[in-house]
Amino acid sequence: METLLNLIDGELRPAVSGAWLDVYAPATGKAFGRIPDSDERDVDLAVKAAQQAFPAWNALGREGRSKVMLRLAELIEADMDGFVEDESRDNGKPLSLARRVDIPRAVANLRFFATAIIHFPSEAHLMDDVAVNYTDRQPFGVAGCISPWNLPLYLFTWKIAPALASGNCVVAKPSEVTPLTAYRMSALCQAAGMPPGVLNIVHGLGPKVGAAITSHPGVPAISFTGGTRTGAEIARVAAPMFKKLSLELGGKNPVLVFADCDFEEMLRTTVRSSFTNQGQICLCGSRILVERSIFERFRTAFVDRVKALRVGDPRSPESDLGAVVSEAHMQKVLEHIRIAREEGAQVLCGGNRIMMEGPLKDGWFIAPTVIEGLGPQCRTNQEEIFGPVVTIQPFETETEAIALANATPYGLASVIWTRDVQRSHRVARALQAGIVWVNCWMVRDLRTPFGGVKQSGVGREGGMDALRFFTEAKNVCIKL
Ligand code: TXE
Repeated sequence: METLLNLIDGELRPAVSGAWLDVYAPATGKAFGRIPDSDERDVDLAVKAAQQAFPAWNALGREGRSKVMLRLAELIEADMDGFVEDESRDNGKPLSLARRVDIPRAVANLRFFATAIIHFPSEAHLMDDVAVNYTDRQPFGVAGCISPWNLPLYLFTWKIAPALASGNCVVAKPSEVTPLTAYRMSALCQAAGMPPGVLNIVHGLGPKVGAAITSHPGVPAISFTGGTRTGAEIARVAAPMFKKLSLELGGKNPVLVFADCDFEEMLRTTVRSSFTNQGQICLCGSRILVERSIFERFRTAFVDRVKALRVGDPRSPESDLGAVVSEAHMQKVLEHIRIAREEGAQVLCGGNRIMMEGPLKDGWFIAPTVIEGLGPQCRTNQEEIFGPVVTIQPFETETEAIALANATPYGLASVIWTRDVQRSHRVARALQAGIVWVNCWMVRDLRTPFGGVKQSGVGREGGMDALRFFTEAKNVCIKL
């Protein structure tokens, strides 16, 4: 059993309670390590350490902080194999995906914000001969960052990097389901030259550690990614305390396929947008809406491709999909498939747990699942499943496609497939979503605003939006 520790005030230490929680490998279903079962006492120590470290970290200036963060990025990159192995083991995702996406992106997040802060401008507003205003953006002290299990280090660094670059110190909580790479990173902080207390990582359960960060009066801002229900709970606690909140929540993303699209390119990408990371990405398309005239052709071709996907050992380069993240999550996804059947769905492929052999016999694998025959209002097309499950629905007109796309409480991402440029603009404007991809998916420029509308969240991450979130704007008006 590996023992993971909290990082508080530059020291790796167990929880004050002395209690532990097991960490499981999804591919084997077996516990391989333990994390501190921390509580509000550990969070309080972390907040005090962060408050103490703040003046010096801020005084280091943009360039000084940038150097430390760039060194940390370099150290992660130098240990790429170790991070990739850990991410795959902890989350169940294919090793190849962690190597191609998760860890390189974590490194890119650190580099992006370490350099973005150097170019972060302040605005000035001149009032003819009367006065000049300038905007002074200062860090507020301690930022709380709470991240989920689907893209563990990728989303963890996406939050802590802009917080640190802006001059704040951080109290962060990785998901208790996937704590391994955040721990691996914490062991590199000292070598990167990160002063004690600047980055604190407290492991443990959401309702204990996450709730303690959310309600701590010394943490004036919370950046959270996770489920919509948890986001609502965080908002309930944080709003009356007037905390700044950035909430990146769930999705039920539509993929709109028009008959004039590049069919091959659409098909290839739609398989990816449906099942990458076992469908456990908030940006995955889970409702595929297809123009009636190509519906039959799409269904046959899509189901053929999905059947050919290989689900297996995350360590094998042959595997397209690995295991889903936890037993509880597997049960949740299987329950949704059961509900779909109850609602009258035809399951065109998948629909079941896959039992492996040998060391993986207790692993949490689900066959990629395609569902047809359900209307827009049923639970299957309304609730976030967050697994390898998609539905397909036909539409007749552009207007109907837009209405179907917008017919959920969510509004995170969406995809449009068409070769008609005017239609792509028209439909993109009409979609209730924070992110629209046209003829592509998951193409990410870290400068762009990232986030959702409706129940998909509040606020935008990415680029200057993130740096603005992690600072307070003060207008200074000087009479000329
Ligand atoms: O996420 P949680 P869960 C969706 C997906 C999934 C559902 C539930 O549909 O099935 O959410 O997943 C911490 N105060 N997404 O329950 O609980 C928790 O410890 C403060 C979408 O695993 O939201 C973890 O660190 N924090 C999604 C983080 O919140 C609390 C990614 C996220 O976990 C807390 C993941 C509390 N009271 C799930 N309770 C996306 N948008 O990408 C828990 N946490």
